[in-house]
Amino acid sequence: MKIYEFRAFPNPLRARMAAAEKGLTDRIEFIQVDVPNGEHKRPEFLQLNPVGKVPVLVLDDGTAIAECTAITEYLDHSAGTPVLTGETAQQRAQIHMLQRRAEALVLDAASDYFHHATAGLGKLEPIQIKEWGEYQRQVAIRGMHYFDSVLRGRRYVMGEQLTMPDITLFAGLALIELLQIGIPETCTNLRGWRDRVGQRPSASA
Ligand SMILES: N[C@@H](CCC(=O)N[C@@H](CS)C(=O)NCC(=O)O)C(=O)O
Repeated sequence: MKIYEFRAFPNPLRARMAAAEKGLTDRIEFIQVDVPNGEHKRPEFLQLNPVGKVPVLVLDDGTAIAECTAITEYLDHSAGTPVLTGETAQQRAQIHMLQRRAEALVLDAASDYFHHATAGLGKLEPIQIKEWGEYQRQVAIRGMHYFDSVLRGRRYVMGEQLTMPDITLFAGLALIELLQIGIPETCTNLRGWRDRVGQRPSASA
């Protein structure tokens, strides 16, 4: 298997963490795509992912799988019992609900702030609406407060075990710190959780 990525960015971190949590890192060749210089918008890459985003998982038969949730599902079912995406119908539903909230309320919101209210990817940005970016920064701050309440009395988002929403949220906080938005001081559950997840080997895979 191969994963096309740009190591410094948060969505590739999600795929790498999922691979590491499943013990699959050694079975994957990681190929760097020069996103700041627009390599992800060139025809060769668009054949793998017409949306022009990283990461993309490419299987040995050439099948290309984009979108971190899909990549995580594949990896989770490729080795041992699924642990990241749940086993029962109820677990799976809750995991997908919380992962989507982590995406929409934290990671994607911070990403919109980056693309719209900062220099973002510079010349590669098709349009920038500063007001939208600033609004999304507020969404990210509210999102952090929401997850702080989810994490009250819990080790991980779903309870005792790390699952897909933890990975999405961790990548979101990594971007939030990179952009110097900051994790609110009052979000003590979230801060403790961030340190806990950060100590797992997968966080630095
Ligand atoms: N929903 C996608 C998001 C992928 C994404 O936004 N990737 C960023 C890197 S963190 C990217 O490729 N950005 C390039 C661009 O926006 O031009 C996923 O889950 O993989």
